[in-house]
Amino acid sequence: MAGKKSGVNTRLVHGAGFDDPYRSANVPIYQTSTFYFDSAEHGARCFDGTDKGYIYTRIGNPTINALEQTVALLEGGFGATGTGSGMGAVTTIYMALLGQGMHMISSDAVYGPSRGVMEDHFSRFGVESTYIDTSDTEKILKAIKPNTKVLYVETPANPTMNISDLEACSKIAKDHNLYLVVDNTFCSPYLQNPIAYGADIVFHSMTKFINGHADIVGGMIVAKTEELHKRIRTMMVNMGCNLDPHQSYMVLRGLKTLGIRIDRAQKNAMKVAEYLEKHPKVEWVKYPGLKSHPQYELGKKQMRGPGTMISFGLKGGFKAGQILMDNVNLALLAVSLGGVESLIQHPASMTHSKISKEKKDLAGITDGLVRYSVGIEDVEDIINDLDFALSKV
Ligand code: LCS
Repeated sequence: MAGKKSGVNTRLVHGAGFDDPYRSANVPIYQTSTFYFDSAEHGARCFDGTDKGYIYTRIGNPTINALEQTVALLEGGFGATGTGSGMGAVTTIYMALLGQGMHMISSDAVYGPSRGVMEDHFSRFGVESTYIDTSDTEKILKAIKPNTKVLYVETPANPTMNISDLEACSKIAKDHNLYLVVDNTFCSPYLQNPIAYGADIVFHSMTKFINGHADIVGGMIVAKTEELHKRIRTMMVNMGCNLDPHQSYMVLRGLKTLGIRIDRAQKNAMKVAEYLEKHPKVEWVKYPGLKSHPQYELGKKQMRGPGTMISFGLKGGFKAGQILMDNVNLALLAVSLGGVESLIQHPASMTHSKISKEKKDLAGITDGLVRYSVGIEDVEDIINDLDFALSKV
């Protein structure tokens, strides 16, 4: 069992500990929807919380809880709540913190549906939102209104790789009585711990780095305080967007190697970014490990490494992006990110092909932007694959 003082890799491998009656080395999958009570009186104690016994899997389950406690330990929060997907985490947080007449400030370059669900659906219930470049603290200050309750930051942002200053955001949030919510998906707890910088809530799409093997979807919300943790947990239970035991087992297994996966993919990413930066057909590269990244120093301060996500722009724009996509052989042409396999995506011709230019501009998506999630393959093969595809552009 690992504790708060254990190193990050020890916490990843041993987790928060699990008391198994058969001394199983791994957390078993409690594949059950419900748990029986010894007596009516025992049932009553489980419901009023005087007995810690499990009741029903949507409310809690030993396999899910083992994962929740491990991620809470990794992020340094009071507690964590698993959700069926990253979007389940986003909507649970919005539901728990916002209501009629309240206002949220968010990064303009966020994962599209995190903004879409707010603008298309929460607006119907009277929740307002403003989207700005949260890497510019002056813009945050200007966007604050008397009814602002939440400052929502994705850093680095998907897909622009803009970095927001967590310490500055936290100070603004404290001064103006806002909750600071951070989407930490692009870093995982291995590279960044926003609670240490003052965030109130941190969440992940575990579909990405935390699981790391492109075989489940899941989300996790970590709250700094007991009060916030209870609010989030109650909302998740009532909305019914829980993780399931099998999914949780898969993530617990993937999580053990998070450190070595990221260390290796990150080394590859640095070499790929340097290669791209020198390529004549590439206009720009945004990678937190390159000195050319506009927030290079900030990234070094708040992230333990530059990560494995690279965005770059092709001089040939839309057509060049399409040709590149049609000529890569090793990297999978796929959405998602953060797995052991390299994935490539050209938003303008793929995910955002039906989205208006105005909306693409707002999200920072240009015609030539390509997003690359660098995997753990041999870096020579990754670069050769890109080199061949770029030669066709
Ligand atoms: N937050 C970020 C930063 C994401 O990149 C995603 C998914 C989510 C939240 C939502 O998580 P999910 O519900 O999918 O588990 N990002 C995706 C992407 O870039 N391509 O496909 C999914």
